[in-house]
Amino acid sequence: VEEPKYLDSEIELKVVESEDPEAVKMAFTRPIQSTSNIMSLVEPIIKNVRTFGDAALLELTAKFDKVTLEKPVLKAPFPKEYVSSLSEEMIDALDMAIGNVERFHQAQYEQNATLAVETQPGVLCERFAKPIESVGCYVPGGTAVLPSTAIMLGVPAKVAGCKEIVFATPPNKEGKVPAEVVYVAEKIGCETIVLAGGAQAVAAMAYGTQSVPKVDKILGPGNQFVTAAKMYVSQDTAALCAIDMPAGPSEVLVICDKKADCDYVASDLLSQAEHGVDSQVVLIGIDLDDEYLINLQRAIKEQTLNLPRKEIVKRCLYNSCIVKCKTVEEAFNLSNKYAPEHLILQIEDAHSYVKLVENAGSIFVGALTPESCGDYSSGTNHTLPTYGFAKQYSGVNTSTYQKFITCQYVNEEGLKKIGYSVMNIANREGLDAHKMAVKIRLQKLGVDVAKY
Ligand code: HSO
Ligand code: ZN
Repeated sequence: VEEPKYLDSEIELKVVESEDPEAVKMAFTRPIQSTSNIMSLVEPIIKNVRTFGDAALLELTAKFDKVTLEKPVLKAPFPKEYVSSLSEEMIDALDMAIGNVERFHQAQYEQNATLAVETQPGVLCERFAKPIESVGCYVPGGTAVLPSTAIMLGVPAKVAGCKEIVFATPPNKEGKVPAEVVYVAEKIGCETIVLAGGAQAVAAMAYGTQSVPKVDKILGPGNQFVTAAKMYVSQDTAALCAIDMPAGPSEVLVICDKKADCDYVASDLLSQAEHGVDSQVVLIGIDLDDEYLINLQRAIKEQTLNLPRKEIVKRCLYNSCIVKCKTVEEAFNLSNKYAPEHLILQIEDAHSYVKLVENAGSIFVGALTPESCGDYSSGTNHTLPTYGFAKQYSGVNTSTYQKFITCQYVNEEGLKKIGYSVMNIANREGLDAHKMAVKIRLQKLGVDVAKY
């Protein structure tokens, strides 16, 4: 198939009307993920790492990342050169982001604190959180290095109290990882950085190798190989390893009205489009006139032409759309159907409409809240459900690193109160031993239980 050409002169978003259901359906169709043969490519890689451990990891890193390493991991204390290469300005920037993410996730930690409810007199039910002991954070490499993902995955793990935090990220051709990732690792107490990417990194963390600790849960975004590998290990009882959520390409949906600044709207669309050629950007415009659309298209074009990643952006825009609609309510209905990973509201009085959102990973409210703030430094997490999974999944948060244990205490008063309910339901289920566990106790307490 010949690649369509993405000409600078033809940078323009397709415009469709909300009254045209077929066009809207097309606009909301995510780029197809070809998963069929991915599993067959990923399975042998996983089995190789599971069987041969470090040796397989080194071999696969040589093959895929084109670098021959001596060891497949960096262990703490990490070489000093990494952090000393960072400018003070960069350290300040990272500290601002880390501090804010920590504050927001610490507040979540406190909200997840122990619950205690007396459901009946003498029947006390409790729930408390415990950290998942060991977690693996996958920090993607690929066309961009993403140290911010190390923050978004690592900081909540530290806040939750995970004992072992492992990072994995593909090394460059010199066998190095970004200094910023090492800085974050040091800050949050991660002691192992796996120098590998793809399915091999996921397998190493899921099963463990001579130098990689086995983890209980793997988190983080990645390409189709990483996603397929996460799905594979999460279904293998031999790995006993959970994952955060299914992942797809990143996406944004912007809702704007004609008072929105075209430059802001364009910049929000483009900051998502530059992630990858399969990213998706959608604009829902409320009651926009032709003049607004002309100005907006011009802003999109001008800004795109100045971006270093314009080739990626152009290809992404080619698959993206503006949907015109009449009312705010209509815009939110459409957005809720699409269930975007990121939802940006550039409408008058934006905050008063937040309650209309049913499905979205994270919301960016008002003209001065670009997605970039949440991607890096505001404090919310940027690991969010994509591909419409915002309908049933939450983004990574503190509870992603916790499990909740329930607990109950029943005393004499309580057992007398609920015992008949237990015995009757047990009878209905034909589970006599269940019934007897209560009946024997009530008998010894002098209750007449002959009829059970
Ligand atoms: N928008 C991305 C996160 C990211 N942006 C990382 C920049 N770096 C997915 O939510
Ligand atoms: Zn981003």
